[in-house]
Amino acid sequence: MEKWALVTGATSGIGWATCESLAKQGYSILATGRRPERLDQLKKHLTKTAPTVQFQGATFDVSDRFEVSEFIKEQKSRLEKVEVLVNNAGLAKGIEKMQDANLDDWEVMIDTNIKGLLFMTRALLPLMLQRNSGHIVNLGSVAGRWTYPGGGVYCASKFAVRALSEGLRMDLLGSKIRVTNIEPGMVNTEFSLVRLEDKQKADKVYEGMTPLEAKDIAETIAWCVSRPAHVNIQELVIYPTDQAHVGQVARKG
Ligand code: NDP
Ligand code: 8X3
Repeated sequence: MEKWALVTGATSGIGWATCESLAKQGYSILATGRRPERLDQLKKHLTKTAPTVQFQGATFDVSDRFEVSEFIKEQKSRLEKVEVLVNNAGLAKGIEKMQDANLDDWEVMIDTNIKGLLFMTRALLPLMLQRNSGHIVNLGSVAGRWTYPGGGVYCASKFAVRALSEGLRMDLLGSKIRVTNIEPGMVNTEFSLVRLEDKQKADKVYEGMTPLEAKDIAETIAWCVSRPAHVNIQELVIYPTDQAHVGQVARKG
């Protein structure tokens, strides 16, 4: 039977690279995001680099319950074959202290990072349970273990991802469904540009240090997924060598 992986937030960064890594392992790819032109580019790219696997893109907002349920209806037959769900779509907005922060930023982080992940997971679980197989990989963060100034709400959303991953493992105990929480430190993607909305400021985040690349995380996800069925990697914290802790980075110059 064909095996499919569903990767949310596949239009950029870790999601895009995860599609590449899982396609290399022979997974057909169901990739989602809000930018259709990027999904078209990903399709072209995978057609060249992994010609034997199938590709389907779907454009919707994971934080919109109704868009998620339309997607689930439209893709029902494919979703029945989804072995791996990578809940990757997510973002940070702003670095203001809580007393100065923008409520819209808070809503978008909570809606995407927590509710989006929940909507997708809830939709896929009955299908995985029916087959008694599947693997849910959540993108947490080191921000889901340690808090930093100006990051309170983003950190809270990733603390939630950690709690939800743990709770899900407990609720699924006795089934063959695995749940992994991947917790990266600094990864050079569009993340800082989305957060700071300024290219110069975003570039400065990684100045004088070597951050992780999306591929580093994607390969780790592919490794977790390829462990034997009786092995569940529950959590992994991955920092770049130049970062010891959330606020502690070695920079040259
Ligand atoms: P990118 O900004 O490069 O990618 C984020 C992806 O999420 C994009 O594909 C974007 O697609 C998608 N996305 C955002 N909001 C929505 C939404 N409402 N509906 C659907 N898709 C959405 O960042 P990363 O690759 O770095 O981030 C991926 C995940 O990794 C996130 O959950 C992030 O919190 C986490 N992470 C990132 C770290 C880093 O340092 N970069 C470190 C630790 C964790 P589109 O805009 O097309 O919708
Ligand atoms: C992204 C890592 O440290 O910028 O989740 O919050 S950090």
